[in-house]
Amino acid sequence: MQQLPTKSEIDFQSETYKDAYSRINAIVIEGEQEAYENYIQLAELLPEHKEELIRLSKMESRHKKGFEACGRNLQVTPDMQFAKEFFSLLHQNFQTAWAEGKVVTCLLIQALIIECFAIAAYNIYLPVADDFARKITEGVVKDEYSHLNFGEVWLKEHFTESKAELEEANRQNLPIVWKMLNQVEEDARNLVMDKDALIEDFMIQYGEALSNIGFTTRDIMRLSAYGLKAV
Ligand code: PL3
Ligand code: FE2
Ligand code: FE2
Repeated sequence: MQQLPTKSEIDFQSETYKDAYSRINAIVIEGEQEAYENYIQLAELLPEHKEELIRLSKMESRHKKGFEACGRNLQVTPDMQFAKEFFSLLHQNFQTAWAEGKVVTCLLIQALIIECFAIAAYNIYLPVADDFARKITEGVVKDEYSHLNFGEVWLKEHFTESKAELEEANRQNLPIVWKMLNQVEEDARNLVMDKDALIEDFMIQYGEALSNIGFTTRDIMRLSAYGLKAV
């Protein structure tokens, strides 16, 4: 097994670390910004949950501010152009679904896929984060579980009529997550985050979410296999 440096050996000020951080930090800032916008847009599709969704969107904007502070603390300038491109496919799919009023697809993209991606990333980052970023990330990850829960509860209550759209949205969007993970692999490694651990944590969160919504183990295996297909 490959020996990863322990946290006390990580040089948070090395050029390699800071260069990788300029992209990963930007991805997280952009992800939080898009989540903020997505929950506001979701509130328009689900007026009966408007207050709750606006509350979630405000949490996302706090997360964004927290991660901006993490970058400043390491004297890193986030590469926001890179991050916008990183999210562009999921962004486009969310916007298209929203314009068509497809709330199930919007919830799958934001509340399941993006939140599971964030939870996996933050869980794997926590043990190797600098002390400042660790404190911020600990607070954030707790919130993300509550965002995932919102999606699970709504989709569980509407499972029968949502099932076909969920399958289609999963087939379209899960391969994109794989592409994103491959794009971030090298930078993540420079922050001492392991890609296999990211994939494992993501699949556990996502599989559990699908199970809570009402999918069978057999369904979950089939849905997960779409992740392995190329975009
Ligand atoms: C929704 O609340 C937040 C969306 C953020 C998505 C983040 C995805 C991060 C993938 C990059 C992996 C490295 C994470 C490092 C953590 C600072
Ligand atoms: Fe967030
Ligand atoms: Fe979130």
